[in-house]
Parts: sequence; C-alpha cells; structure tokens
Amino acid sequence: MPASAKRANAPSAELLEKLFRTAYKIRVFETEGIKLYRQGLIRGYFHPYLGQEGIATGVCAALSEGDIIASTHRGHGHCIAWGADVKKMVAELLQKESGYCRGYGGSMHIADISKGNLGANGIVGAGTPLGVGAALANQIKGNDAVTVTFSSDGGSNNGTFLESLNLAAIWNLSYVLVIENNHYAVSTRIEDSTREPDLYKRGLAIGVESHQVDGNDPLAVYHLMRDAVQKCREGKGPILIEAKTFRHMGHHVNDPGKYMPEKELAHYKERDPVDRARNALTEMTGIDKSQIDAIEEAIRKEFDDAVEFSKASREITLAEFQQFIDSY
Ligand SMILES: Cc1ncc(C[n+]2csc(CCOP(=O)(O)OP(=O)(O)O)c2C)c(N)n1
Ligand SMILES: [Mg+2]
Repeated sequence: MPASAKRANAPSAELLEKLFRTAYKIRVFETEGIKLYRQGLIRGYFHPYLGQEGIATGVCAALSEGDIIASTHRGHGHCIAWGADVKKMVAELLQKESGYCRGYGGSMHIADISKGNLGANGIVGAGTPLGVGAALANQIKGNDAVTVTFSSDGGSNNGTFLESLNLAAIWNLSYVLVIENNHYAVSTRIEDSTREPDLYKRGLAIGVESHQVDGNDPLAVYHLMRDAVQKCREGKGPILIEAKTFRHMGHHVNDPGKYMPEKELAHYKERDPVDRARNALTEMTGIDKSQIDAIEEAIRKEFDDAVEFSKASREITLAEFQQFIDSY
C-alpha cells in the first residue's frame, strides 16, 4: 500500500481517544459495579462484560445517530458504548426510579428505545429477531439507518438466529449481526455445541457477507464495522461479524469460572482490549501519561457521581413492583 493511502486510512486522534474512553468507561463500570453487587446493593444477576470491551467499543464507534442496536444479557458495555447516561444505568442496577427503566428492569433489561437502544435481553439470542423487525421497519420507511444486534456463541445456536439471518438476507436488510464468540455458553465450550466453531461461516452458507475479527482489538473491530456500515447504507446488507474474545471471569459474578483454562485466559488477558485501546492512543498520537491519567480520573469520577446520584434516588417498593407485574 502506498504511504499516502496508509495515511488516509490512519485513525484520527479523536477516534483513538474515543475508543480508549469508551473501553475504559466500560471497564470502570463493570469493575466498580461488581463491588456494588458484593455490597448487596444490586439484586438479581450481573453478567460482567470484562474482557469483551473491544467489541462494543469498536462497533458503536462506527454508528451514527438514528441507527439502532439491540443487546444481550451481558449488555452494560453495549449501552455505554452507545452513549448511555452512566447515572441512569447505575440507578437502574440499584432498583431506583431514576434508572433507565424506573428500576423495574435491572441489569439485564436496560433499554432506551427513544435513542435507538432496543435493550438488553434475558432470553439468549432474542435480540436478533428484534433486529430483523427494526431493520425491516427502516427499510419500509426508506431511511438509511443501520441496525446492529449483538449476539453470542450460545445465542447463535438459537434457532431464531439462523431464521433471522436468512430473512435479513432475502430482504437485503441494512443489518449487521455481531456474534461475540467468547467460547463459552455458561460452562459449555463452543466446540461442544457445534462442529464448526468459526461461527462466521454460518453466514457464508446462506449467501451473507461474513467476517471474523479479533474482538480484543477495538481498532480492528472499528475498521471492519465502519466498512460493514457503509455497505449496509449502500443497500449491500446484511453482514455477519464474528468477534473472537474471552471473558475475564465466570458467566456471572457468582460463577468462579473454574472451567476456563488458565493458559487460555492468560493468553486473552495479555491481549486486553482496554490496554490495547490505551496503547493505540499513546503510540499513534504521542499523548502523554498525565493526559491519560486525566481521562481515567474523569471517567472514574463520572462513575462515583453516578453512584452518589443513585444512592440519593428513591428505591421502588415491593408493592410498586407487584403492581407493575400485575398490570401485564
Ligand atoms: C433461550 C435461552 N436459553 C437458555 C437460557 C439460560 N442461559 C442464560 S445465559 C446462557 C448462556 C449464554 O451463553 P452465550 O450465549 O454464549 O453468551 P455469553 O454468556 O457467553 O455472553 C444460558 C444458556 C436463556 N436465558 N435463554
Ligand atoms: Mg458465550
């Protein structure tokens, strides 16, 4: 590639900073969120996105206002990368009425339909057919919005995944299906649930442009996603992306994850997506350590402020929750 072409494709300092800020914000949210969980302030489940930050970060950086995302049960990172208000997220986790779903949803149901986030989903794989509906609606409306759904290795084994992919293909939907292949569905290895662990090949089988990417490399995810979004806007969708990654801990906060081989975990930790975003920013822009420290401090303060805001908010009562359930 000629040097001028290389320069034209070089990421801007603004993009590199955005990628680092997002990845780091997710890391802080999950690390500090787990501490709140251990203090007994969060009820229900908490599925950490630790180790997978590069995917939400790279994917969402390539999207624009008006686009649509749908998430999974491991969804905090998707919301943050989509630009969610950390205050309203923490409040939702703490069952406060100032939360995204007035405290009725909790960790696994954060949504913001008004901003195009169809939400997290406790049913594995269920975001994918929702995405078909959203993409079809935008096609009928005649706009160029792109729909993106995050799914998982386990989710891709749900029958609706293949049906959704096939419908999206025959309808030429402006739709990017992202599979986060972290190699495990709870404790079940991907190799034990399919003969073909390279999940992007499922798209190839039914005529869908499909790619595999290192999900721990936020910049690589961004570049692939940027091209996919452009193709979708030109009417060349759908596109399937499999992003390989690994969790840093068990399935949820109370799963010790003993089944995860130490060597494999160490391999992925050496390729930590937050470190890679930080390194890319420092190496490609020459930003100094004090500036990185200032970014990190501002993000940690944003989280601390969100906790303070949430603690001061009113918690929904059991009676209100019962009334809410009875209303359906
Ligand atoms: C349809 C459905 N089947 C089973 C479950 C129970 N369940 C919750 S999470 C999970 C595994 C999910 O693994 P994966 O889809 O790979 O996502 P990851 O947790 O790795 O992000 C299962 C089986 C569920 N919530 N929904
Ligand atoms: Mg998985």
